[in-house]
Amino acid sequence: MASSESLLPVTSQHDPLSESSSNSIPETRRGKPIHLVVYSGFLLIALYITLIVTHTRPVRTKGANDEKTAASRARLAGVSEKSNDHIWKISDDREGEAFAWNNTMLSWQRTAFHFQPEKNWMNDPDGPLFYKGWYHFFYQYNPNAAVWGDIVWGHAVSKDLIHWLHLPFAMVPDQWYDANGVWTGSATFLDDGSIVMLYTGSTDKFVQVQNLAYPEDPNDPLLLKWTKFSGNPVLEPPPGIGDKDFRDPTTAWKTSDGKWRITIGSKINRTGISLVYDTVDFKTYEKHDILLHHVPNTGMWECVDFYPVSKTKHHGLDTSVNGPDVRHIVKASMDDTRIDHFAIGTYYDSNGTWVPDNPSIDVGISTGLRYDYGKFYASKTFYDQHKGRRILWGWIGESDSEAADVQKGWSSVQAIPRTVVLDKKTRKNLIQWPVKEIESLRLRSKKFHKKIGPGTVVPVDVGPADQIDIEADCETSGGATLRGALGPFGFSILADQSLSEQTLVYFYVTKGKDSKLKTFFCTDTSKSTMANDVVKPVYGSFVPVLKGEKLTMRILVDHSIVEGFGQGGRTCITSRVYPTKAIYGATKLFLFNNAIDATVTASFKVWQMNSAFIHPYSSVDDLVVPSST
Ligand code: DQQ
Repeated sequence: MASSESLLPVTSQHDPLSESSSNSIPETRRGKPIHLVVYSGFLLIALYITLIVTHTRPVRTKGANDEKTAASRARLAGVSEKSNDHIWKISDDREGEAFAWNNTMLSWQRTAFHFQPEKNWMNDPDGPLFYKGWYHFFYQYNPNAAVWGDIVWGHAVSKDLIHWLHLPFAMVPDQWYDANGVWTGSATFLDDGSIVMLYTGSTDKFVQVQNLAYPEDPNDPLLLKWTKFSGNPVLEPPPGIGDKDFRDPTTAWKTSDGKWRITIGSKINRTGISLVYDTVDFKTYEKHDILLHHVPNTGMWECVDFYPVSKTKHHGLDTSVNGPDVRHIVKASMDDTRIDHFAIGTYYDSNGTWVPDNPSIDVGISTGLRYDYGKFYASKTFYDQHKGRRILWGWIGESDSEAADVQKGWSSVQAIPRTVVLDKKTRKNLIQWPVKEIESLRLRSKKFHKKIGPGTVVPVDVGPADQIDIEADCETSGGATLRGALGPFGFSILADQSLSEQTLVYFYVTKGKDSKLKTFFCTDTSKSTMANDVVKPVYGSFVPVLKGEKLTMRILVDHSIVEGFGQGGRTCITSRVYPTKAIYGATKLFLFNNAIDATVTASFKVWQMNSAFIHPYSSVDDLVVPSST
């Protein structure tokens, strides 16, 4: 088992509840006073960051791709994409040579129930929507290679957000205003139920402009054909904004005077900004002099998202909903750090501005809130009017080398779509949870109730453990240890029998300078593979645990992706892992408790997961809409 020191989190966040009396571990679990100093945890976090940064050096790849290619290709176009090259963590002394992946290992990495195209590169989700009985998913796609470039809009449809049918590309670069890529965009439903799509085009001169498109045939539930507006582009970079700093229009929302409003990410020097435009017809626009929001020193804001969440109700809200019962979320994807940050605040319809509740955890601030403390970027929500919920899509890139992506022939998956609501208990964070439909893939299950003593690791007999869903709640006997007040304890997943490869998803409870206990939810990928050409971070963040709550976690394991949800989705961590031995029938599941003197009682259920049906349409018959819709 990994030493507890290696289980400390590297990513953390400000405790948004620190002023709250309901913060931290329930009284019942405080039990005996905790004597031992655990500030060392925070020191070790800093040390860990230092280690990861200092123990890095470039890998000499043997594959066809010069690793500098990706960065320069995207930089030329004015975006960045795969950002692993400068942060390789070399775990052995092979003089920086990339690991010799074979096809058996690489084939195993392909996921079974996450959305991915058949081959090649995918990035951002685009324009998700529900129309005439079908969920539509568009995405950034390179039809020619497993690396970013030549971007078109891939398109797939689903009845349930789980099983997908790949359709022909929705839009390709066939005009001067999108000759270098049909980039990210969003859908808006107009009052009559028709759809408009706004997207960024990278022009023949690499200028970022906004374009309008709409379905050619509104009666077609599959929305197979898209017409680009003859007057495109509808927006060009305004004075003061760089040609390559103007992208990713949001879904539009209604103003109180009946206009439509959108926001577009940009930057001025190092200040990340979100520009605001009003329109009535989506063809001509009026720019606001003031911004929706801006935060100094955060760099370019990509894929801004703006939406309301209810303070009291559990369902999602359409983007135009406003009022006293509503808080507004601003999310921006930080081009510099590849992190999706959001904040909760108040939107002012009169001038189109938004103000965060707590400026110290503003959008893009390193101590601020993230959708996910692992790998999760360029996300986008949409309002699912069919089921009255807001759903979040997020692009999960690879943590391996570009050479390995080229060898396996594909790169990136999408996270399982998540419902997103305001946490009604804290009102200071969001709750994300995999859509209910994913449970339709659950096959046979086993229930466990295990009491495990300190320093123990026990096998969990579920058979092959590379396609599973785990739901667990844990209690501990308490106790103070050098390694932390409670834990770390949790699951060792994608492990081989000897635990030479394992990924740890766990809770860790520490005592801060203020003597308050703080719970972290973490994923440690540092031992996830013997391969050296993989980024293997320890991810972790504070998770609010309120009085009377048990510690709970959910983990979706699907080959090379692991999605963890702490405390019902208050803190989420997605990671990509690439074992070399713990694959196919050799993948095992273990439960561990690495505390010195606390016993953990865990009740959990593990389901084997079926594969989703995700395949390309093969003939027009595949595209015939069932009569029930
Ligand atoms: N990806 C798109 C851009 C966006 C970036 C290009 C974010 O529109 O800013 O593929 O990943």
